Amino acid sequence: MSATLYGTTTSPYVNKVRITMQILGLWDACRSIGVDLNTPSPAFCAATPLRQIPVLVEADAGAITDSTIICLHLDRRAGGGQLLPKAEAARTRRLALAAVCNGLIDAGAGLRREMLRPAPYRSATVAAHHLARLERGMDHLADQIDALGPDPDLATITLVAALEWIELRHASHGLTQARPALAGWLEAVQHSWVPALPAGAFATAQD
Ligand SMILES: N[C@@H](CCC(=O)N[C@@H](CS)C(=O)NCC(=O)O)C(=O)O
Repeated sequence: MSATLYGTTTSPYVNKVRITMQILGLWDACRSIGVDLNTPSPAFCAATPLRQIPVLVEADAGAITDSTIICLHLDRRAGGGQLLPKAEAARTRRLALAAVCNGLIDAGAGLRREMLRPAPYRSATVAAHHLARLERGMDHLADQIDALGPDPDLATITLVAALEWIELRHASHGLTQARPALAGWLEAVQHSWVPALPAGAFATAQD
């Protein structure tokens, strides 16, 4: 597979894809290019009209945006069946769980966007709305910890990317620590299968 992944080391959506590539054994065949979203390169802009990361560009498949779509494409590239069950009902159930995990990233991103606005424009109501969604989502997933299970797939990889980023950007809320089931699950999978960020990932400047 000859591919280019545009991203950064901190984006949770990019980390979801990067971890997936490492788990599927596809990372070494991929070139990673760092993106500065404030001054995006012509090559990155040409690849995506949305100007969001991640973007995966392959010679035959073209440019693919959206982390979930990219992960499911990579699973098929790797032979299929590693990120989602093949049976229809089980696949749909797992996709639904993965969507809740992804919703944590969306809610966390909404909270961060609000907090980055200049103080006079910041809305406590909007921030509280995002935080409440994060808390409800995390409560739900803590209750579902046995259903989530200990193995890497679309749902669990997304949850790792979400929780690690929530701890990076929203540490002051102590959201994971407040839910011992989630904290314990994260620690266990980090010791078991979560790969380290590869040296040099996204270090290449934009082309
Ligand atoms: N649904 C997209 C969301 C991607 C996304 O929002 N990425 C952020 C970085 S973490 C981004 O590019 N933000 C810049 C912007 O939206 O202008 C996905 O899953 O890939």
